[in-house]
Amino acid sequence: MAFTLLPLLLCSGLVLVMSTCPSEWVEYDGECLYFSPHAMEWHAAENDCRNRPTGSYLVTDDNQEKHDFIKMYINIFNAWHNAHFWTGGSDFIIENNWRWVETGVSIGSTTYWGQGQPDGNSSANCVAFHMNSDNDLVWKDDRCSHKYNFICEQRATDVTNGVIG
Ligand SMILES: [Ca+2]
Repeated sequence: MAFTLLPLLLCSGLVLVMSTCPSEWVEYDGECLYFSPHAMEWHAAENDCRNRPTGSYLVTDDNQEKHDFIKMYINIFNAWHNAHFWTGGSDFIIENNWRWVETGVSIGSTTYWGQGQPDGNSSANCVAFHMNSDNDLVWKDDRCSHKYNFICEQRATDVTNGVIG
């Protein structure tokens, strides 16, 4: 479990707000991430995330620091030959209109497509992470029926931890 201590100065004293994640989740910048050791089809993975603590969904990968953080963990799994993880990206509603399941909005300008990706068509509608031969973490569009590991995401819980002063 990871903690961040965020001291907030309020009126008369110092309030410590601790963000926490459930056990087996890791914290990144106010979010909790769960790297599932189990492989499932994309829709089953999405359901698995939804059935976890409040607000969980398949991970959104939309900034470089978070991408690098995720890569650090996938590298560990990669050593055990679990090379693919589902993200929350898909285009199964409108072909080639990639959206995050978290918000339903388009993936936008920050993308990590691997070389030549996406190269599928209406049969490849889900975005998977994989490590390429240059050891970069990149996206590929893949059949949603493939069974891959996956990453769930939810917001960390803020716990107000007493008042000092
Ligand atoms: Ca597609």
